[in-house]
Amino acid sequence: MARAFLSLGSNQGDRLELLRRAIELLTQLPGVRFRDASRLYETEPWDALPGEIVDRARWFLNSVLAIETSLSPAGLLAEIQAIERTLGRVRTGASVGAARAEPRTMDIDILLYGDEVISADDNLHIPHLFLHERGFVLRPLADLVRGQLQAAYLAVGHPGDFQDSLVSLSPTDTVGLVFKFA
Ligand code: PH2
Ligand code: MG
Ligand code: MG
Repeated sequence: MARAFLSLGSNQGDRLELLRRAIELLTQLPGVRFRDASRLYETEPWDALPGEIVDRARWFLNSVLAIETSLSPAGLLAEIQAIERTLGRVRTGASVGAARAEPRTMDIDILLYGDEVISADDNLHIPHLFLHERGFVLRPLADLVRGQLQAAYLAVGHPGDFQDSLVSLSPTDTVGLVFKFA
């Protein structure tokens, strides 16, 4: 069994109901066990300029799930793409870049799958290609590891509460590369 993290996003239709259904369908898959879910975030579309899209119905609801799975990464991808189709996802055949900005009833991405590093084709990159720069993914992912992070805070005698730091972060905050060792 591998531990995997999946991101879920919807910005079309009944977003909340779609997320509920996606979680239900994912956890019913043979070979998948639900472990944990982050809180739910309403996030500004990442491909638009900040403030450009004011209609909240076009913002995303995002969440991250932790699962255990006996499916292979490719097997898991096939199953999540089937769930996306069940939930009304229509792929228009636009280029990968353009498709990213299209509204979607449901987008499910594999963020991490154990320690695996895979770069197979346009659909299967693990870790997810943009994991490091998307606040709407990092923020809910941090919810799922906050127990570990809080323990690390305590271990170094940090006076703050990790939970407070999390709450003050905006979901659209991104992480940039400041410098690189060596
Ligand atoms: N997904 C995208 C592109 N932009 N923006 C937000 N806020 N949330 C998403 O899930 C999202 C996005 C492509 O998959
Ligand atoms: Mg995506
Ligand atoms: Mg996707």
